[in-house]
Amino acid sequence: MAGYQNIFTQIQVRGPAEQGVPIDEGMYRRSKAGGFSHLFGWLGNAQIGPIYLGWYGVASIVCGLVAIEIIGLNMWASVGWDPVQFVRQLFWLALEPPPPSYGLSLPPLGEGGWWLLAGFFLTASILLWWWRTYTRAIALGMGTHVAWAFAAAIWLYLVLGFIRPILMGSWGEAVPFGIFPHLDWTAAFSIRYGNLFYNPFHALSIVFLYGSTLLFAMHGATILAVSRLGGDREIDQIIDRGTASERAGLFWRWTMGFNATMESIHRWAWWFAVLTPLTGGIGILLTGTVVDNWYLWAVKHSFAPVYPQLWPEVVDPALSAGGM
Ligand code: 07D
Ligand code: 07D
Repeated sequence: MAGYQNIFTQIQVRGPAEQGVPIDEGMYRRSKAGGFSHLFGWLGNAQIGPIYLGWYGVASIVCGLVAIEIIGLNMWASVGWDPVQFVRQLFWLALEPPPPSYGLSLPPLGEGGWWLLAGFFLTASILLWWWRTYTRAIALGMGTHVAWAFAAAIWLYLVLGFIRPILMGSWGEAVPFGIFPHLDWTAAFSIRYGNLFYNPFHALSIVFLYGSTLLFAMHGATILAVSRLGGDREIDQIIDRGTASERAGLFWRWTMGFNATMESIHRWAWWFAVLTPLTGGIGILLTGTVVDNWYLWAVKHSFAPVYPQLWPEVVDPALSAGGM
């Protein structure tokens, strides 16, 4: 049974290309299936296409390319258009938002204007892609669960780069574009607001993030463990009685006294994943708008202990001279 211990799909069933359910004739025509790939078959379904890009898909890709172009050219300009330095320093390069002195006004291109433009196109690209996930699901008579899960991620993204900066009255509050610069921003944000570990919504977000990995591992392992009995044929397992998912369920009742069902496991997975950025976005939205220092907030609400008075009392640095 060594074949069932592999990370790749071992048996590729290959029939005629599946064109999908019939769709409205009035709709944008979909492409023909583009054939099969053995490599893709190792990872998922071997069939390529039919792909449906539509006008929203094309517009999304165009906006995304414009955003990447603006970011990339600004980064390249920042190393004096030296191609070697651009590649060498790529992970450290940034396109920064405007300095706080501009507030929410339109800055010159070189002082954050390009950042605003890139943000506009990236956001347009993401929202247009979201619309695709919504309308394509409707067209297939599906639920819109994928679109709403994506919307949860977009919520955190918009809080970080749009909603919170507006509430704070400055684009300078937003995240820079760049691999390491966005990590520097994350670290600085935590320190500036008194350590994000004391933000209960950050804690909740971590619960759901870690919970998602645990659930994913449990679900993946359970189904792989009964795939030798056909447990991976999900629809059959829901409709027919057999030995695969019954055995998997019994395994969990033996070990935990309780088991998920073929349906409920996916509800758990969906909610854990969605609640990660949903709670996270609430935590970021409250930071600096409602709560200025999470450590002091936590002490006040008996969430964190008061440290022994070995040093002078902790005060919110924002309230000290020069803090703002
Ligand atoms: C595996 C699906 C594929 C997605 C990938 C990411 C880009 C960026 C860069 C144009 C799981 C594609 C990357 C399109 C291209 C430019 C300049 C998803 C998978 C492969 N982060 N973050 C990363 C983004 C924030 C944080 C990596 C995006 C917040 C930490 C990647 C956003 C904070 C760490 C990346 C965003 C934060 C990372 C890998 C948007 C708090 C890491 C991501 C739009 C949430 C890790 C060097 C990944 C790393 C990492 C992208 C926002 C914190 C570059 C697009 C501001 C602590 N982030 N991030 O695999 O290695 O996601 O960084 O909001 O340690 Mg980040
Ligand atoms: C970023 C949603 C937006 C993404 C979208 C995707 C593209 C790509 C690509 C075609 C991820 C758009 C996609 C453009 C197209 C291709 C290829 C989701 C995003 C729309 N933290 N922390 C979190 C932990 C600390 C800080 C969440 C752990 C420190 C800040 C998560 C630790 C400090 C923020 C989490 C830790 C700090 C967070 C993110 C441990 C730094 C946030 C959840 C063990 C010194 C964010 C409330 C997520 C948040 C966030 C985990 C530590 C700062 C649970 C495990 C104390 C500023 N942290 N963190 O899903 O929501 O992100 O906070 O130390 O903003 Mg944290």
